[in-house]
Amino acid sequence: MREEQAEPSRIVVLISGSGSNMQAIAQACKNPENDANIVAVISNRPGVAGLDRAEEFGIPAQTLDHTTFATREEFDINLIRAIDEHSPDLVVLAGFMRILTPDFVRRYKGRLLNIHPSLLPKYKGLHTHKRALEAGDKEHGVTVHFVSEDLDGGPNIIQAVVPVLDDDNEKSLQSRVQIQEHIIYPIAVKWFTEGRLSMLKGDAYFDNVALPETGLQLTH
Ligand code: NHR
Ligand code: GAR
Repeated sequence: MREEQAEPSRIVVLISGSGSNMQAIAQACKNPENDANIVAVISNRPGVAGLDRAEEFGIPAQTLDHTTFATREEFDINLIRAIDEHSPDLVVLAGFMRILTPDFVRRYKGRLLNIHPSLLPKYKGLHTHKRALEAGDKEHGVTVHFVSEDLDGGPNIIQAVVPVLDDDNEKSLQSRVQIQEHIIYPIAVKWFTEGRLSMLKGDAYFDNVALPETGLQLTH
């Protein structure tokens, strides 16, 4: 049980860009009711804004540039090495844009989370807002899920539904979805660090009850 652990949970966050989700989680960790800390932020892209944001929070930030490695496998081996130096309880993908190898996913299985800007299982992969608009969807949203070896296919934890407005474009829709991202990701991280969330045989459990396919769904 988490309560018996003396030390706060250790979180490593992987980013590729602006790091606003990382910031939302870092902000939540400052709340005394959260017994967790982001102990490192790692970006696969040099010079991104998320690295500066991390430093503003006093969080050590480092870059592991994937373009300096010959293969995906080699990058992932070095990424594992960098992550494990921080002995994390939880690894969080927050706008991390590199597909991870099965070996990487297996290493952190059950303690690896991702946020994906769609109502998974709809729109796995990239350009989700554009695809939802082009399909004429009335609802779009965002999902926090456990990462499995199946890309964007691990079990859902929480999903927030966002209405698509008649005059929405990719940018306006994305910014309304992001507001929900910054709400649901800290919740999922808190559940995990409290020991209330687990993955078992491809299903997500909250307080030992299997979550529905959608995950816990927040609607507007
Ligand atoms: N890795 C595994 N194994 N499983 C998942 O579910 C993962 C993952 C790595 C990242 C995030 C995911 C998303 O939420 C994520 C989930 C990037 C791509 C992609 O195609 C796809 C899904 C996600 C992130 N990346 C290109 C690649 O070749 C590069 C694109 C770029 O650099 O802009 O890796 O959407
Ligand atoms: C977020 O909107 C997240 O949903 C999306 O990237 C953004 C990162 O923003 N993730 C993906 O598209 C994953 N393929 P952030 O760096 O400000 O957190």
